[in-house]
Amino acid sequence: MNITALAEALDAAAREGRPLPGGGSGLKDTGEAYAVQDALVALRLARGERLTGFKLGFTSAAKMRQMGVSDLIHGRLTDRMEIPDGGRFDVSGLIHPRVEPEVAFLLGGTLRPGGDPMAAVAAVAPALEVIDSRYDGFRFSLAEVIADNTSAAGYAVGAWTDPGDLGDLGDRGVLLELDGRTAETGSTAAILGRPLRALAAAARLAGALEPGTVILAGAATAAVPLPPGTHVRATVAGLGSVGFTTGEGA
Ligand code: OOG
Ligand code: MG
Repeated sequence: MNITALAEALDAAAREGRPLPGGGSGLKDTGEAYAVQDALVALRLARGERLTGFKLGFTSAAKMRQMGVSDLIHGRLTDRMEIPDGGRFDVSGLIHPRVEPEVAFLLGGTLRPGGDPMAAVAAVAPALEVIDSRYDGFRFSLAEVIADNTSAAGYAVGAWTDPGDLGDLGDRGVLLELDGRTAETGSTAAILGRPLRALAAAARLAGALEPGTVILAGAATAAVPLPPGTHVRATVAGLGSVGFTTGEGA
């Protein structure tokens, strides 16, 4: 497997909005897949993008069922992927964007494996993630979606709340709306039982995460297609909501 060649092909697919065929990448295992992801993210950083966050994927049964995989994965977020709350997001260059409701954590201290995750958290917020697999039809093996930086394409974070009196966020209603219509409903309990567990998992997978890092805990529901000209909103009970409008072109 040529790690650089696959990273370059995935990067070109994202930049040109042209998907690769899934299922035939020849990736040996997830170790090789994360090496491709590293090379892919390095291409973005070489173009001047800055790392802003860490994301988990397939932390809920809803997502695992939708995508036909059953293992936790992780990817990286950059400043290019940030969508301002209440702002606009151009989807015209994307392949087949989908959106999903999430919970975001902001680190105030370093998050280390085995440490108390809550001690490192400065704030919590409702979030939306836009995913856009660089594989045809969103069909891929586990190694392939890891190599593709876990389909990451964009993310929006709502107002941050002090986690002090929020408890473990264990069973809060989650609502995803498109143009004011309910698209998906769920609960934060879908995220590994409670989203705090995602923090422990992130620490274990990343080694250590620095203060200022945003962590997306993984979608609480299945993802839904995100067409242009759509207002999308996610609400997490007790945390408020976050939204943006998709556009075509600038
Ligand atoms: C991979 C991304 C999974 C999540 O929140 O579970 C993910 C995909 O579904 O294409 O971001
Ligand atoms: Mg996600």
